[in-house]
Amino acid sequence: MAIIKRIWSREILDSRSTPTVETACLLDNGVVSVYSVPSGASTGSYESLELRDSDPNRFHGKGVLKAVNNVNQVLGPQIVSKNFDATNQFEIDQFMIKLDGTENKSKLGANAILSISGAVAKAAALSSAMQLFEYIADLARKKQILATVHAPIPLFNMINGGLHGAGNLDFQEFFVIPASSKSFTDGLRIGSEIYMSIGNNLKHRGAIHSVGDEGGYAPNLFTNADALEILVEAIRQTTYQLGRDIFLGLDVAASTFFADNMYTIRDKSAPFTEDSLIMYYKELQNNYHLAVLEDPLHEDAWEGWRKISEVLGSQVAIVGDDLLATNLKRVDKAIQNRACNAVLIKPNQIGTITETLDVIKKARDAGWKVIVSHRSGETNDSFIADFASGVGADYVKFGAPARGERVAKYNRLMSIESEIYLKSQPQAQR
Ligand code: 2PG
Ligand code: MG
Repeated sequence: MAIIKRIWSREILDSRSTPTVETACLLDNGVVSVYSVPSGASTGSYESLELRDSDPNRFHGKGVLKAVNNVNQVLGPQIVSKNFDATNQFEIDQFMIKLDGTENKSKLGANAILSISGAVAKAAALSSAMQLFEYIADLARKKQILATVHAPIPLFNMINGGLHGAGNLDFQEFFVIPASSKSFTDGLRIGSEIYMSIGNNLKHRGAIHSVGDEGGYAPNLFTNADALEILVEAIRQTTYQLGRDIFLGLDVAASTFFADNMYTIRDKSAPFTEDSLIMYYKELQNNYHLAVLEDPLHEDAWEGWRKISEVLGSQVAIVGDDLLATNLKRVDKAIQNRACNAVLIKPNQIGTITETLDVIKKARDAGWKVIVSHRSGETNDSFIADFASGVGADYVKFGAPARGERVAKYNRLMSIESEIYLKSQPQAQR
């Protein structure tokens, strides 16, 4: 037993210099945990509400003092008054959902609620003397999620376009993906080598090689296909083979360039219809060994999603991010409609660890792939790496293998991989 004695919160900065919520949780056995929530830029319309102050005199209206106050004055004291044990994750999350009482957590804020949900999970793991990923695996088991605890395959976002880049690429993220036959640690080394090669190649071309929000390069290229060519070029300079050792992928984030029923990107002079865009993706898939295609169509194009899944779903993970918003009802609808075959999981889209696990359970039962993701605005908190390992995700998406807030998570996955290996050894001394 470890009863929650105190919960308190403060405003800190994320990797974009935007305020976010950090919350601490103290148990009666002296354990203290701290967790901070991330924040998106290309947020889907169906995400829970991230409460911001809208006070123009502070941080351009982006302060989070209201959310912090909701933790310090409302959620925290109420939880403490109930004498919850920290391991009662599901009950605590349900209690907060009830206190908020809205469909999208707009009363108290999903950032306030998730900050407690994450801090409680961390405190419970610490007080049970368990590694966080093992504790998460326990929670997943309680939800009957069939999970192999491991360090998942990384999707390295090497080039940042869309809302995360310099404004000259329409597609948001260009992934390099190590083959599943590689260990995570080898995959990270390969990702890092390719990242360095891309940087050198861009320099030689005289292209801009500064980086975007997720640590990937934000070069001054002409088309989205040029960006894929840059990846191919760098892979060719290694001993790895595209389509065997390495695959490519995209987070198109198509809602961001959809208007008047058309999709406009710089690769083609005329805008795409839904059907012609699907054919274009098929062409890209043939040319570039795409293994993952996230948000290829806008977030309400249900019929289009069904079509693209029919055309490409047997070869490619068709991933719903903005489409699904880590929301059980939308995942359910997508399963009924055969709209996709993979879900992007972002705890802050929904607002509690419990609801996030419920979405994973539903997706797994439908035979979908599970990808656990960071947000473009991050802190150095590596909770999400433990979470992804504990729920047995197929992939993780934590940005480029560069910049502190991204590398904190990839490095944590290396530790997790080696911990799992050590524990599997008969002579293990731990
Ligand atoms: C995405 C995410 C994370 P953001 O679209 O998948 O890469 O971006 O956090 O800005 O929504
Ligand atoms: Mg996305």
